[in-house]
Parts: sequence; structure tokens; C-alpha cells
Amino acid sequence: MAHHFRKDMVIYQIYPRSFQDSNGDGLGDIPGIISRLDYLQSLGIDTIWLSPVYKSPNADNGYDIADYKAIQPAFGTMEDFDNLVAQAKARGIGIVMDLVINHTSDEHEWFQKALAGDEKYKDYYIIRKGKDGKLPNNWGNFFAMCPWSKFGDSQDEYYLHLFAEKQPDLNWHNPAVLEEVKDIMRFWLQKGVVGFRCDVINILYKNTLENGKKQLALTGREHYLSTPGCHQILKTLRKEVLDEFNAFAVGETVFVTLDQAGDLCNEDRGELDMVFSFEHMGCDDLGLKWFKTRLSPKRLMKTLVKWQTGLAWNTNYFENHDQPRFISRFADSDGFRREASTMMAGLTMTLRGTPFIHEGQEIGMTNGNFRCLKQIQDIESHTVNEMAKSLGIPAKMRWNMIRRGTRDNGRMPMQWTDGPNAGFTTGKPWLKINGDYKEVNVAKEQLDPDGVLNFWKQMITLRKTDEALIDGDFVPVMVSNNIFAFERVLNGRRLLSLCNMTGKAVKLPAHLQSWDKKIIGNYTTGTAEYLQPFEFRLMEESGE
Ligand code: TEU
Repeated sequence: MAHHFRKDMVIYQIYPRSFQDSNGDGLGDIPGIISRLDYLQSLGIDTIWLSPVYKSPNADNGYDIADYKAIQPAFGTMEDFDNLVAQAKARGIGIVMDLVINHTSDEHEWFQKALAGDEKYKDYYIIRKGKDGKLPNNWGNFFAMCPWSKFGDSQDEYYLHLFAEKQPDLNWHNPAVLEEVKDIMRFWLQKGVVGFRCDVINILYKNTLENGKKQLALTGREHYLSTPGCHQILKTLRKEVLDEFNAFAVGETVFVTLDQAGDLCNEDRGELDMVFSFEHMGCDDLGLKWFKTRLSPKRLMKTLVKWQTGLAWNTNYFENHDQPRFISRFADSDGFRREASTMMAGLTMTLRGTPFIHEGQEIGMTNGNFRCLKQIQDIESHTVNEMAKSLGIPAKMRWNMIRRGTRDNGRMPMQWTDGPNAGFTTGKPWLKINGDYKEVNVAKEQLDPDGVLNFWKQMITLRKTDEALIDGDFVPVMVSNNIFAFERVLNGRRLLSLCNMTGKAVKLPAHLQSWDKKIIGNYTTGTAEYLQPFEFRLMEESGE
């Protein structure tokens, strides 16, 4: 493959606000990240995906960009950024930027000019007249609010925003928007970034603004998910920008189906290198992430098998800044934090595709023990709470939904030490520190050869060096209520990945006991017949 995309990459996501503060203002920053590059190098990762660091009023923590070519002052300067790229590169680490181009901030110059009446910039956004005193259409919004807001002082004009009010959607029917984005991408590629994580990239191009068919959430989505216009834009960006710099692109693709994903990352079409799918993230909900049930390991395994066998290349992620911590989703993992986390390390690194680690996952960070809505910062939690309130859902039930589902669960400050504020900041952290930081922190893990961190390290090294793990075929072997078994096969060499996805010991069928060579596992004791709670083993036939 011609570009920076490599099959042996292991990518680490940094949510800059929450990674490391260097100046005591309670917010993580770029100098903080630089100070932790040695740690990341020792972890063995080779690529960092940086959630947005651009100038932003932070209505959605940087996913509302006010200036695509400036660094958020609280995160540092452009010089700091250049320094980060250089210092990372010196350690063999590439930087991937978050490209948020479905919408800008309403504080972006373009939107401001549009508001001032400049027709050129009005056409950068999706502005429509209401219909007989009603909204332009019946669409839904990702944050459970109304997707249409009044455009400035206009009496009858509205602008479309599929996310927050402060995130107006760009008009991708306008070729000038494409030109602007190409220019922005080149700006960062010239600085040496190796690729982009493309935010909600499959919703860019709205086919029409007609009413959609009524849905539980996001009515209207059939008019903008993976449209031909979107494919065309991606092809252009690939050919005219990414290829020029050998850069790669991973798309965040909401609601994506297997077929759509296959098209979006079909090498011959030349669009994206890989996509984040969402189906496996829903294995503990009833169709909407706010209505959580017990996680069904079987449903999870079946979904993984579907995507592993259905796509040539996957992204293997179980956490990010929008998701609750995965080990907290296994209802029975409480007493097995180490085991559940290391099993997930084993699973993440042995599935076929590019593994993604979300900051803190490598030390087994858990959901926050939030006690009330006031402790939660995320805009989505608040808008969803309002919507639920308007539907008459009682306060206690609302809180239960939000406590489990809030994106802040995955955004709590990184736990470095057992000292004040977990070593994240000397000031007041922007979001509360998880109460378990004395138990769960990097410093403690670094002293424990049998700990969570060291296991992740070993799995990363293995993933980066074993050809069968890098490029072997995925062959499903067993999906039961608790056992997930699959092979990775390359040139006749066979590896068997065995995971107990529950907190109960389980007997292995005879044919899975006979593999005699253990490459690695998260237990040092035990027998071939049983998998212990959340046990993971990687086996090989010794051929003797
Ligand atoms: O997220 C898109 C998205 O649809 C969801 O994952 C989102 O987190 C929400 O929970 C829907 O219920 C991306 C970013 O990852 C997210 O942080 C941003 O808020 C969003 O786009 C808008 O830019």
C-alpha cells in the first residue's frame, strides 16, 4: 500500500484535556503530552490520535472548531505542537489529527461572516426558511435537541446542526467548502502529521433536506448516511490530498452497515483506509445507548465475528472519548478488574485489524463514580437529560441512564500516580478524578510485572511483531455464552486466541484443550481444561 497506513500499527488515543496538565490550570495540554512521550514509547505504540487541539469555544470539548489552523491557547502554542510532532517522530511515533468537517463552531469566521450577511459564507452552511411557521424538516439531532436553530436575527431562517447549537453543519454541496478543507488538511500534513481520524465522516453530504421517515432517534438519517456525494468527497480528498502526503485516514462512521463500511474502505475505490463501526458498542443496550441492559458477551462475540469475517480490515476498539469504560460494562468484572482488562488487551491485540487503545485503558481505568448531574460536564448528558425530562422520565431513572452512559466516563483525567489529583494536575481538574486512583495508576502499575500495564505492553509487542497477528486470516472457532475462540492463520501457521468473556470459570471443549504451546496468557496458574474468570490465552500448535 502506498500510504502511511501499515498493518502493524498500534494507535493510542489522547484526549488532550484529560491526559496531562503541565501548568496547573486543570486542563491537559500539549507540553503535558510531550512530557509523557517516553511513557508512550515504552508502551510500544507507534501512532497517536489526538482528539481536537484546535481553537474552540469548547461547546463540545473541541469538536466545535473556531479556527482550523490555530491551537487552543489552553493547550499551548503552535510551537508546542510542532515540538510534539518532532519529539514524537524522534521516538518513532506519528501524530494523527482529528478532522472535524461535518460542522464548525458558530464562532468560526465563516459562520460569523455568514451572520453578518455575506452571501458567500452563508452558502458554507445549511440555511433554510421555515415552512408555514414550522421548521424546515422533521429531522432529529445526535444530542437529542432540535437540529434547527434560528439563523441570527432572521425571522424565518434556520441553520441545520446535527449536533449542538454551536456546531452548524457545513454545506458540502458547495465546492468552496471542499477547497477550504483540502487547504486545512495540507496545512497539517505539511507539519508532518501522518493521517486523520475523520469525525462523523459518513454524514457529510446531505442528499436532500426532505422529511425523513420517523425513527426512534435521528429521523432523516437515510438522507445523509454514506451518500454518493460523500463517497465522491472522500475520493477527492484521497486523490488530491492524502495520496500526495502518503497519509492515511480512519473514518468515524456512525450507524455504518457492513456493506457501507466495505465500500468506504474498499482499496480499489480509494476512499478511507478503515472505519470505526459501532455495532459492537451496542451490546449492552436496547437500541439506544441510554437504555442499557446487562452486557451480553454472546451478542458481543457474534457481532465481532460478523465484522471480522465481513470486512477485509477492521479497527479494533472497545473504548474512546465517547464511550463508557469497557471493563465497567461487564457487570461481573468488579472483583476482576485486572483479569477483565488484560483479557480485553488480549482480545484487542489478537483480532484482525488495527488496534486502538484509549488513554487509561492500558491501566484498566473504570467508569467514574459520578454522584449527580452537576459533576458531569459533557453537553450531551445535559441535553439528553432535558429531553428525557420533557418526556416525563422521572429524575431517578434519568440519573441512572446518564450515570452509566455519559461520555464523561471515558474522559476522566488520566491517573498517573497515587498523589494529589492522580498526578494529572497541580490545580483543580476540569473533571473529577476517579475515586479509584490510589489503586489504579501508572506509577503503581510500573512496579508490578504481573499488572495490567505490563500485560498490555506485552500484547502490543506481540501484535507488532507476530506476522500471523499482523496479517493472518481470522477464523472463528467458538462462540458460546462465555467462550470466544478464534484462530489467526498465516501460511499454515495457526494461532488460537481463547477468551473467557465472563467472571465465571468455564470448561473448554476437548478440541480446544489440545493446543499445547502457550504463547502468552493473563493467568500463570490453571489447567488446560478450564478457562478461569476473564482468562485469555494465546496458543499455538507446537507441531510435535
Ligand atoms: O461522535 C459522533 C457520535 O455520533 C457519537 O459517538 C457521539 O459521541 C454521541 O454520543 C452520539 O450519541 C463524534 C465525536 O467523537 C464526538 O466526541 C463529538 O461530540 C461528535 O462527533 C460531534 O463532533
